[in-house]
Amino acid sequence: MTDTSRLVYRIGMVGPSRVGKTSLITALLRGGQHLLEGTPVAMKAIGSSTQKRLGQHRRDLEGSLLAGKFRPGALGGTQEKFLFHLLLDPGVPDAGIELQLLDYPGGWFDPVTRPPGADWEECEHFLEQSSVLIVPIDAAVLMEATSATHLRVMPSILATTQVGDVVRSWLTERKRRPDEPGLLMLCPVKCESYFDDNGGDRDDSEELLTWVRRLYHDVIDAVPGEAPHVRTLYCPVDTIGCVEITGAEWTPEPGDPATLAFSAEYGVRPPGRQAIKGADDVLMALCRHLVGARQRVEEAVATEKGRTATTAERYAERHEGFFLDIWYVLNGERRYRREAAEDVRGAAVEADKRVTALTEIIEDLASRRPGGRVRQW
Ligand SMILES: Nc1nc2c(ncn2[C@@H]2O[C@H](COP(=O)(O)OP(=O)(O)OP(=O)(O)O)[C@@H](O)[C@H]2O)c(=O)[nH]1
Ligand SMILES: [Mg+2]
Repeated sequence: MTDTSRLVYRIGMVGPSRVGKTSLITALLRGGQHLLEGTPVAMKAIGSSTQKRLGQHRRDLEGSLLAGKFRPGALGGTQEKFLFHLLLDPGVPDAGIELQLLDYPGGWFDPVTRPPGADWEECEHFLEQSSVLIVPIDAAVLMEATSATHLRVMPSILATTQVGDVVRSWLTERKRRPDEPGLLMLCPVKCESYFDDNGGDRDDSEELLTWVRRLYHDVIDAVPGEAPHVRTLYCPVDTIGCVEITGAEWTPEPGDPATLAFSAEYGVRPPGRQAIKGADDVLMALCRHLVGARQRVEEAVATEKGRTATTAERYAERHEGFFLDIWYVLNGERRYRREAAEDVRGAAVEADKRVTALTEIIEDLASRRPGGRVRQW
């Protein structure tokens, strides 16, 4: 929790350099804004540094799209650890749900490329504490491999061993908290050319799914044994949408010819306007996770109440961490404190309505059918 009564929801991104972590975070904000259009709830970036970063990312992307040709390597990578703060905002001060997403330079992810002094331990701690992990996967690396040499280097380009290590530590932490729901999302990105539902004309989606299963089977299979209460979802996202892969290169790394670097080139599909696809599925899954968490806490509180009313009261008063806080927030326990204290009755009623609207919208998003790309494992 922050010093306000706002609920903080931590989401960890897991992936190596250039895989698409920052783009996915940006797409989640824009996708959220789109999803909430016409509702009393808004999705906002909180604080000037988050706003600046998102603005810069958007300008860089728009520049590339205007140029009509697009090389993912051309956009600058993340240089330092950064915590994005996004807010599901019902318009009431100190209310709402804050999504904190940790971004870091992908080079930190691999111990071999991690620079001295990188604050990786703190990133690891954040990842372990997150109740949701998102693993962006570069779909082009999986789908453009055409030779045995390409297949051989695929795991090292995607850092699947390190991804596995991080997910396993996270699962161990989830195992210690069997009452807290956990959500693991495998999100292929850069997949505009392999689906025919967003301007593309071929459907290679089954092949992409097969590749993801093949490369990440360790991670997928570890979940039921380690932490059966964790849900694993497959949610492909086009963070750009209006591009089409035109070429892929596998070039030997200068110091180590046995290692290949992958790069792809994309042409821009007219009219060259970003068309995010799949971010809504990620957000709906987050909402389902929140609602599921609330239901569990409500059940726990009800059981306690059944035993003894006094214990139940004590249980409800205690700060039990994130998931009990969800119960408070989504039941309106923390609402309009400020207004109530000031005894401004009209404002309090208005605030009450808005916070209720947030709960209703989260429930509505949670109940929507996932898009055709999504799979649950
Ligand atoms: N075609 C396409 N390109 C994408 C997509 N998502 C990301 N990219 C491009 O891939 C490149 C790398 O994306 P980033 O989001 O910067 O990757 P990152 O994981 O944050 O990289 P580091 O900050 O270096 O760790 C950028 O040029 C993005 O524009 C996508 O869905 N489609
Ligand atoms: Mg980045």
